[in-house]
Amino acid sequence: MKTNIYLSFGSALLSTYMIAGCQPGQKNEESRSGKLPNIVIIYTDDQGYGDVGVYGATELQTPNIDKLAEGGVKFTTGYASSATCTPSRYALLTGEYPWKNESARILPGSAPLIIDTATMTIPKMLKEQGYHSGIVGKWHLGLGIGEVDWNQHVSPGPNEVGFDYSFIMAATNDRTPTVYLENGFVVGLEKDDPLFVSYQENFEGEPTGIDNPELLKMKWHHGHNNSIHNGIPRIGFQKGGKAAMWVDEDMADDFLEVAQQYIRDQKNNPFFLYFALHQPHVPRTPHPRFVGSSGMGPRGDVIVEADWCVGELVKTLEEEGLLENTLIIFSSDNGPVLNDGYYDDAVEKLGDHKPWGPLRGGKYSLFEAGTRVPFITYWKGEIEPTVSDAMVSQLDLFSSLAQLVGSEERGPDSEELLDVLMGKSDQGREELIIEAGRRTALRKGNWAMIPPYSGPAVNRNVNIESGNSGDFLLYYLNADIGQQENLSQSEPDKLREMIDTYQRITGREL
Ligand code: NG6
Ligand code: CA
Repeated sequence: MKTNIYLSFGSALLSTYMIAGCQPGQKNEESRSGKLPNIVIIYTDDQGYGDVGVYGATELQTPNIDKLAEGGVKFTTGYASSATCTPSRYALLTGEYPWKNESARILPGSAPLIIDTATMTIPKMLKEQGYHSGIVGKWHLGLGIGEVDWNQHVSPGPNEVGFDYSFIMAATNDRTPTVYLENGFVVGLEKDDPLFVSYQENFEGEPTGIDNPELLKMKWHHGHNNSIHNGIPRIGFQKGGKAAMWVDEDMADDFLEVAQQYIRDQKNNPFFLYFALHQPHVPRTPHPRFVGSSGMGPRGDVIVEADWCVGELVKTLEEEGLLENTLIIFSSDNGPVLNDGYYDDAVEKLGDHKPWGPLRGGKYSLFEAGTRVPFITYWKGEIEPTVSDAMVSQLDLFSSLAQLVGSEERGPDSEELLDVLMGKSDQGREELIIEAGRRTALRKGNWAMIPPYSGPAVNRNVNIESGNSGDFLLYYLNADIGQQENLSQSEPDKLREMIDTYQRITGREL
């Protein structure tokens, strides 16, 4: 019942809607003409729990992200669905656990779309309520249905799963093709220089990171030794399309500009903007105006740059008079990593900064730092500043946003936590399965349980603890947020309960 949903939502908004003389979500001209709030999800890439000032960073300044948290809800216990990108993004848009979809793993730039075009997604759900949706930034959910011809309309992609507008990079900034696509077309492609992409073999005569170290301005550490563009060796091969290639150092400005234009274009109707920044994922290539800004080398500099982008985007909303009618959600797709494949001083210049904050692990890990990330909601005049310890997941955005706009759609694994996101309730999730590279673990109450997994305890390339162990790992996070004391032996009843819950949710026998 729409009315009930809104009654619990808070009197301020309710009265706004009553003045407008219509129910939110109602498909009439009045509700379309501005009373449904705009929704902006700002999503960074590999930014850790400790990579934000309000989450405890003292060596790195993020004043603009801090401002959102200080004026909104700062969640201390907010989760990405996975410790890597593709699965987290899949879960965010569909509200479905990523481990339920075999294909939801780190994708090459040539991978087909992994969201079925029949699947309900946040932008589709919002479209039913009269929203216009746009994605600007990193996609990494696959494109096309097999062999993509990059010189034609590339489809299906974001526009076929609900976005009315898309300006994306296909996969990651370290993967080919190093071009932007706008609504399925490679931007700036010239007819006489077609673009070819392969993840199998190089194109004859094309330089690579292995064969042509003299062409590199950034050296590869592991992986990342295929095609070279802009002096940076990538994962995957490509040929041609020269005029369309992005300039890494301009990427932040490029995405920001498109996102700002999107807001200006859509300001007269409810819109959903998914602003998926590329920072601080590798290769870390700050614009020259940010070089040296953090004193921490490129990784810190691109976080400062990303923070600036957040500030500029919010400024645009403000200038357009939209800030009081826009829910902003800020989060990151997975935890932090230092050396993720290039020599870029991330380790050497870290100093006292702790990207993982008080947590254990990082990107790729089943320990907390893999998935517990900065998570902030902000809505000027509607959300009271508060800090919330409620457990929330990016999975929950689907159903919670559906509540917000009066949609009856729900994501399969997505909980209705609108009141929590609005800072009006601290009754978050009771349990949550987290994922890292197809392995899963359980968060329940104040406990975390990682089942036994074979494989190295430390992911050597990136020097991050994986969460693999021959034993069950059980932690009481209230007393031990750093997951130092394994209680699986001393708390057998709790372990049993955790195993039962894990088995019930995942269907996996332990
Ligand atoms: C890994 C890459 C890493 C990064 C990651 C995806 C190697 C050795 N490592 O395979 O650099 O690109 O994939 O990151 O190639 S994510 O944030 O998009 O999940
Ligand atoms: Ca990521």
